[in-house]
Amino acid sequence: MAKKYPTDKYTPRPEHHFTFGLWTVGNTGRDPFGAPVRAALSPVRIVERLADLGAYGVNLHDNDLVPIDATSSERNQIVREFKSALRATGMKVPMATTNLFGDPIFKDGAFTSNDARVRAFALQKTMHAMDLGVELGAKTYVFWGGREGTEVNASKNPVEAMKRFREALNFLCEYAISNRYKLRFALEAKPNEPRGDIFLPTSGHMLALIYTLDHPEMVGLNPEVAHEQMAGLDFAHGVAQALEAGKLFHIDLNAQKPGRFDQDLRFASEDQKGAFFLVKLLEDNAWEGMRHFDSHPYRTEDEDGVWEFAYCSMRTYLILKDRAARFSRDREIQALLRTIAKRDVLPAALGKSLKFSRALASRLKDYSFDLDRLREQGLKYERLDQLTTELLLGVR
Ligand code: GCO
Ligand code: MN
Ligand code: MN
Repeated sequence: MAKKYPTDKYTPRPEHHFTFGLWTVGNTGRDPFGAPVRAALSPVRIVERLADLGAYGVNLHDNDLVPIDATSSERNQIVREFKSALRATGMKVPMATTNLFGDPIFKDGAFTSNDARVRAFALQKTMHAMDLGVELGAKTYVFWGGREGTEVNASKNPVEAMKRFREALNFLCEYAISNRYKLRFALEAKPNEPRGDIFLPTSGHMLALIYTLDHPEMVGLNPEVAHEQMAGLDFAHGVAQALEAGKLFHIDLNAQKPGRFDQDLRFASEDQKGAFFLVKLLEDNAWEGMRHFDSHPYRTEDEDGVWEFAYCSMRTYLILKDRAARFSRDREIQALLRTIAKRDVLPAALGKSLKFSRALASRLKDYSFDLDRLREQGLKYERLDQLTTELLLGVR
C-alpha cells in the first residue's frame, strides 16, 4: 500500500488500535446467489498482512481459527501456529466470540432455541470458545445472537426467549468469574438477517436487558453501524448513549445504505457525514476501545483488493479523525457553537441548575418567561450544517 498511498498523518499504526475480524478480510465473497470468488486466506497470512498494513490486532470466532470438527491435537497445533504468528508480528487478539449461527444445529437459535439440548450445547461451545479467547489474550467477549429469533411467531414464546437469553448470559458470567477470566461481555444487536426477526433488535433493547442480569457490571455493548442503520436509527446517538452509560465495550465499524440487507460495506464508504459524527464522538470523548472493522471487501475483489479494503478502512478513519480535529479548530463553526452554549444559561431568578428542590419548583411555577422571544429566535443550524458539509467536502 505504501506505493499507492503517501506516508502521512493518515498512515495507520498499531497505536491507533485498529482491529479486523478474521472473518472480515477472510470473507471469500460467497453470498446467497453465488459461490466464493476468492480463495480462503489462512489465519496466519491474515495476521502477517494486517501487521504489515499497520493494524493492532485481529479478532475471531472460535471456528474462524479452529474448525468445528477439529480433534484436540489438531486444535492445539493450529493455536500454536497462530500464536507464533502473533508473537512474530506483535499482533494482538483483543476480542473473541463464538460462532453460534453457522452450524445447522443452530438453525432455530442457540441460547433461545426451543430445544434444551441445543441451548446446553451452545453453552458448552461458548465455554470452549471463551477458553480459547482467553488463551489468546482477549479481554472482550462478544455475543451476537444471529439466529436468536424467528420467522414463525407462533414457534417461540418471546417472553420465554428473554428468560433463556438471560439465563445463558448469567451462566457464562459465572463461568468467567469462576475461572478468574478478566473478560468483559459485549452484546451486539441486529434487527434481522439471518433470521426474519432477531430478538433484542437494537442496542437500546440490549442495554435494557443488561440491567436485569446478575452481573450487569460485566456486560456492555458492541454496537454495529450497519445494524442500527438497518433499524433506521442514528448510529452516533445510540453509541453516545452507550458511552454515557459506561457501556460502550466494543464497536463494529462498517457502512450501510438505508433499507437494504446487511451490506457490511467498508467503513465510511456510505454516509460519510454519519461516519464523521461517529469518529468525532469517539475521539472527542477519548474512548479507549478498539477501532474494530466488521465489514467485507466487495465481491468484485481479488486478494489485492482485500488488502486495499483493509488499509483504506483505517486510512479513512484517520482522515475523519483529522476532520474532527479541524472542526474543533474552525473559527466560524466554533463561534456558532458558542452562540448555542450562550443559551445554556438560566435566568438569574431561577439559579444555576434545574436540579429539583422544593424552593426551585415553587420559583419556577411563578416565573414568567418571555415566550415570544423563545418562539422567534432563529438557531442558525442551516449555517452550521453547511459549514460542516464544506469541511467534510474538503473546502474548509
Ligand atoms: C453480522 C455480524 C457479525 C458479528 C460477528 C461477531 O451481521 O454478520 O455483524 O459479523 O459481528 O459474528 O460477533
Ligand atoms: Mn458485527
Ligand atoms: Mn453485520
